[in-house]
Amino acid sequence: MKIYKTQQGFVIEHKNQYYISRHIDWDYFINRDNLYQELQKETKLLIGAAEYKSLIENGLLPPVQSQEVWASGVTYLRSRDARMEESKEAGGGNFYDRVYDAERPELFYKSSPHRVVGSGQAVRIRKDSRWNVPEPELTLFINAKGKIAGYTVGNDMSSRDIEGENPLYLPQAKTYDKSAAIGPCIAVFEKPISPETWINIQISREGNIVFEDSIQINRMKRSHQELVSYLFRELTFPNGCFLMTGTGIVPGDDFTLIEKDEIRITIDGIGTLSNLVEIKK
Ligand code: DO4
Ligand code: MG
Repeated sequence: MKIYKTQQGFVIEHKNQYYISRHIDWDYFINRDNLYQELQKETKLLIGAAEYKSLIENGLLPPVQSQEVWASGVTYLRSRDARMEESKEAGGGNFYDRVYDAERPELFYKSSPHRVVGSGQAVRIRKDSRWNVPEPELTLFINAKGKIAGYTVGNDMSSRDIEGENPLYLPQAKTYDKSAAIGPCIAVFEKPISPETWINIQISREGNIVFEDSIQINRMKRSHQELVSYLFRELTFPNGCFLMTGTGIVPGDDFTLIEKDEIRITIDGIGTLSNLVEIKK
């Protein structure tokens, strides 16, 4: 089951049928206990496929109201290796190696709700950075009670030159306006997401694919539950939060995003998060 936040209301997709919810408060709508069962009851306002398509194409919003976005780092080998390489001259190389093997995961604050963009909106690269990449990440929606209640697609936009210059610059490399993309929906499953699930990313420039890669989420070193339990140790989230689970895909060192690139990240069973790249005017 998938739920979309649109300008005209909340849309539920279930078994190729589409419904509009009677709810108007997203924080409440996504934080109900037994969300899957609650959503199944919302079958009064059936809409046709054409109306659904128009709502999604014309008024899609990020599936966020007051949720913070957090992120995990160095949860895949590829991320560890890429960061060790980029920061080796700055002497930061072995931090990443150590955190990959440590009991405590790397968790960082990625975005407040007003900085998040949804599918169809632009993500940003920093003007003061010359090396930027998207990070395609399975993203958990965790409700106020600390339960993983849904899944979405996330893009943890990152400035690799800033991060590589000094690990203490991580917040500037990771957190700025429009650096977090989430969407297109929250997928709510009866059971936890399958470990076989694939994440795919495609980056196009002037109509040509300039980078493409895929990874399965079972290549992740840590479990989702482990990340959530660390996040909730000393933090409360009255309306739940999102947690990006880290990237397993990093383009080669000769690749950087440029303005107008199109990033498409697809996760099986959830959908495609699509964003154009912009630079602040
Ligand atoms: O430690 C730096 C950030 C790591 C990250 O964002 C990732 O592995 O996805
Ligand atoms: Mg990341």
